Amino acid sequence: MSQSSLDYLTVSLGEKLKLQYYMKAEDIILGLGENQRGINKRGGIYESYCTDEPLHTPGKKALYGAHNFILVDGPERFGIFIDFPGRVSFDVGFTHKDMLEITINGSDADIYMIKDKGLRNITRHFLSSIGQAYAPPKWAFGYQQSRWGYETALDVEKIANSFIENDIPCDSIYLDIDYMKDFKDFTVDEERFPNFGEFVQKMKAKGFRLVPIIDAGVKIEKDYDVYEEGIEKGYFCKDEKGEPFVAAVWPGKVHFPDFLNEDVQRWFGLKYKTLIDCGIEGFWNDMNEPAIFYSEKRLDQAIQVAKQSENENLDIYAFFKLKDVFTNLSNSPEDYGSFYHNVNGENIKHDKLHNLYGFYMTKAAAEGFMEIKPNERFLLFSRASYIGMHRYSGIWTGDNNSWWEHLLLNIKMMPSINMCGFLYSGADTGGFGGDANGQLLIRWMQLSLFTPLFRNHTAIGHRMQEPFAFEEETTSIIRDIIKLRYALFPYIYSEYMKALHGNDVYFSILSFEYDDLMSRRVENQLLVGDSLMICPIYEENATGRYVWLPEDMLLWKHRGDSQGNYSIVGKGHMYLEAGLEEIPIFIRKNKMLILGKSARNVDALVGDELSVIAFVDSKATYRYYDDDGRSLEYQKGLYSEILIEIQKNEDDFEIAVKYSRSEKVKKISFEIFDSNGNITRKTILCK
Ligand code: MIG
Repeated sequence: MSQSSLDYLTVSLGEKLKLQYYMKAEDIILGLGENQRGINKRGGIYESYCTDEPLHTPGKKALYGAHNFILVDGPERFGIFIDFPGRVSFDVGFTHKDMLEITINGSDADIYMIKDKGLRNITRHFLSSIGQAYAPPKWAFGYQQSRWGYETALDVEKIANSFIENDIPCDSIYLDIDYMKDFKDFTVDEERFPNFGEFVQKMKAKGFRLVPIIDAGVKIEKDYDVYEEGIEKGYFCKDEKGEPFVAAVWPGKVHFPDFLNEDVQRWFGLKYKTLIDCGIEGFWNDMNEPAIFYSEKRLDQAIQVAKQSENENLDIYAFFKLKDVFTNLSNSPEDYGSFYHNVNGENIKHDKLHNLYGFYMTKAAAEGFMEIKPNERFLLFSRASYIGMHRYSGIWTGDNNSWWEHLLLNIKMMPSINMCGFLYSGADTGGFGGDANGQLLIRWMQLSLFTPLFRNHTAIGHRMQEPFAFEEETTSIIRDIIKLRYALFPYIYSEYMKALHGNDVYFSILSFEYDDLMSRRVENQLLVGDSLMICPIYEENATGRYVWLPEDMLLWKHRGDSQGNYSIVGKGHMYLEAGLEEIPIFIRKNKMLILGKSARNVDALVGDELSVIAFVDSKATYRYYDDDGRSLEYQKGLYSEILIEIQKNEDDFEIAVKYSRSEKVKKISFEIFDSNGNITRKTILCK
């Protein structure tokens, strides 16, 4: 093993690459995307190895994504990106409290070190090197309802009707594996979802788009076209003997398409056409780590162990051996080491590039859409991911639980995920596993209302979790939250698209903007875009929480019944009272929030009248962005902008509004607060 150094990093070369950095006491380690524990990763071990992890407890080292970007924030500030598709582990001061040790399970990694001034600049530098983020269609920024267990078209329609009856805005309803025929990709169960194309149109006419799931494994079944074609063309991953590798997931035995191969990518990508032809405009790609319930070979071995145990008096060792042999069947390293990809004619063992599997499945889908409907945006997000996949889709954070701890984890994950490029992201609001009570759902919604992907999803067998599944009072609070989301649409969409165009983040930690000591430590407050700070309540029965204000801010406590609850709150620590029905939103000093009028779904948003809530001490500027929300024309610079400037004079505010290509907005009304909390109202009519 030889050693060299990359600035202050020590690099050991050998069969495995090791990077070591001696952390200073005040160093904060950021990044690592979708992961457990804090925003400051210090104290834990993390592993980049895309894993179908059904229980996100704190000790788990790997979740679904492999996001090898970390940022050291201390006297030295720098980012490290490790481009390596196999296993990488990050020991961030776990084994030795001051040692950051990165172990790369191979020797052919590309390692980038990024230096720049400030955390945001380093991040932007990194983001500009990995490419522009994906833009979903506008409707994908609406509220979305999901549940594994909407088993029939009738179930789905009932849900849609309940949204309408309860006057709750919603843009889409998800189809989980229930819609498929025997869990076969690109099929629809004709009995449970008859005349699928007509049903899709009917639901669209009601105002709801349907979003079906696609799984990575292809069911082995004679006469199933995807299976037959895959076999004929040799498109599946191979085992040691060169036969298609057999694993089992939902449908029982499956083959895995060899997504690392370009021909396979194109073939699979075009398969989405069957559903697109029925009017589908969005998909979610699941189980693409790929998840393996069991492999044939290892199941046989386990059954042998079971047979040997028959009629035996099992002591503790024998009993656990028997039990473990079955529980360890899923997602086993042994299986990942026993199938192969064909990459440009070369046979490569899966575990060497495991982390790219979901990436290429998702790229395949995105490129398929481009070919099927060029210049149209699709909703797409994936469970497994690797850095760079953000160019094609978003991600969701997988199978969380209806636990308050996971609401907090969601807060902490968002800025880290954004730093790794994934702007379109969100968690299963309300929790996937377990049963949520109304209070948890309300508090979670109060966070998710700011996440670009705003989806309520839960698992079969658990309590219903739609906004109307609880008491009338809960429904009414949730209705207000969702309506607020649609009112905030102009701001959320603007900030998302500006982040995309500027290789920036949408969610960030306070220290991206403030350099005081407290702002570096706070992990439960987030900046949303350029103007807002949010402080979600994440503890059960809490009616408030402590908040750190790095500067004076305007606090808007939104409640459905009284919209105008504003106050200027001073820099420092504060206890923020926030009852269950109140959503605290902090508007930063010399910044403004842009709102529109709520509507039943994104298509129904008119967008001709904007209102601005501003806190101006000297001067505030805002760039309002808009585009058609459907096409890829924004990539050619076809979007509109309104530049709003508010200048404070002696005893008045001067407003300047400059347009570029904007015809939609006819009127902007302003509510401007000065540092004493005095309010000035003005309205500007636009020609
Ligand atoms: O093994 O399709 O994370 O969102 O509802 C579970 C059923 C498979 C896992 C996904 C979840 C989805 C579920 N899937």
